[in-house]
Amino acid sequence: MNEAVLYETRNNVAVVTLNRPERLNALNADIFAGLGSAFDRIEADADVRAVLLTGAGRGFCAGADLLQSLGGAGPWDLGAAIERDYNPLVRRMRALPKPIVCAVNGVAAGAGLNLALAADVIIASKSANFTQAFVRIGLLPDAGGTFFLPRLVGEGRARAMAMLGETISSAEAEAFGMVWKVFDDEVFATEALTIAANLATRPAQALALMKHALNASAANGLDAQLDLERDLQRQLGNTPDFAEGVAAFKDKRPAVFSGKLR
Ligand code: T3D
Repeated sequence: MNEAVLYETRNNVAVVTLNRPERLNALNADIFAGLGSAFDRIEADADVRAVLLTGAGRGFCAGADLLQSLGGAGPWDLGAAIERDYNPLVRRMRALPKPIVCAVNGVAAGAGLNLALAADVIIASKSANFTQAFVRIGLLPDAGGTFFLPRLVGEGRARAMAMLGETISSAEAEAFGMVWKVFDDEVFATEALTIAANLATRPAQALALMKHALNASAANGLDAQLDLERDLQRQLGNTPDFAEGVAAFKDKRPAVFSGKLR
C-alpha cells in the first residue's frame, strides 16, 4: 500500500480511499499500485465482507492524471495504459465475490466515473457531479464506460453523456438510474459506511453468486440465464446460510449469517 490509497477495515468493511486530493484523486501509477494492494488484501481477508470505495477531499476521481501519466509530447500508446492498469482493475472489481459500494463524494470524471460504475452499489453526495469528460480531450469513454453506462442509464442518455461530455448533478444521476441514492453531504460518509456494513452482514455466498449472475446477464439470453439461476440456486440451497435464513424466518428472529464464501 502507498499513501495514494488509504486502507482500513471497519465492521467487516474494507474502506478504500483514493488519496490525491490536490489532483482530485486523478489516477496515476501510485493509485493503481495502491488499488492493486488493496484488492490483494480484500481478496485474501475472509473477515472483509464488503468494500467501500471513496475519495479524499472534494473530488472522487478526475480520471487519468493528464499532467503526470502522459510523458512527452505524444503520440501516446493509450492502449498500453488501458491494458496494463484500467482493464485489469475493472475486471477485478466485477469478479470480486464481495459487494463493492462506491461512495462518490465529489466530482467523478472520465475513467474516475467509469470506475465508480463498475461497483455494485453506487451512491453520491448531494454536491457530487459526473462527467464523461473524454470527448473534451478527444477520447472515447474507457474503463468500461461504453459497457456500463448504456446499461445503467439507457442508450439515449449514454450517447448524449459520452458525446456532449456535459456535467450532470447527483440529482440528475439519481433520476437517470446511474446512482442508487443521493445523501446530504453532512451525513454522506456515515450513510456510505452504514450501507457497506449492512452488506457485510448479508449471506456472503448469496451475494457472491448474485454478483456472478448479474454479471453474466449482460451477455446471456433468457434461457441461459434461467439455467444459470437454477444452477446457482441449487448451490445456495446447500449452504448453512440458507438453513439459517429459513430457521430465522420460522423463529421470527433476525438471521445471523456466517459470512462464509462457499
Ligand atoms: O493513458 C491513459 O491513462 C488513458 C486513459 C484515459 C482515461 C481518462 O480518464 S481520460 C479523462 C481524463 N480526465 C479529464 O479529462 C478530466 C480533467 N479534469 C477536469 O475536467 C476538471 O478538473 C474537473 C471537471 C474534473 C473538475 O473541475 P474543477 O473546476 O472542479 O477543478 P479544477 O480546478 O479543474 O481541478 C483542481 C485541480 O486538480 C487542478 O490543479 P491546480 O490547478 O489546482 O494545481 C487540476 O489541474 C487538477 N486536476 C483535475 N483533473 C486532473 C487534474 N490533474 C491531473 N489530471 C486530471 N485528470
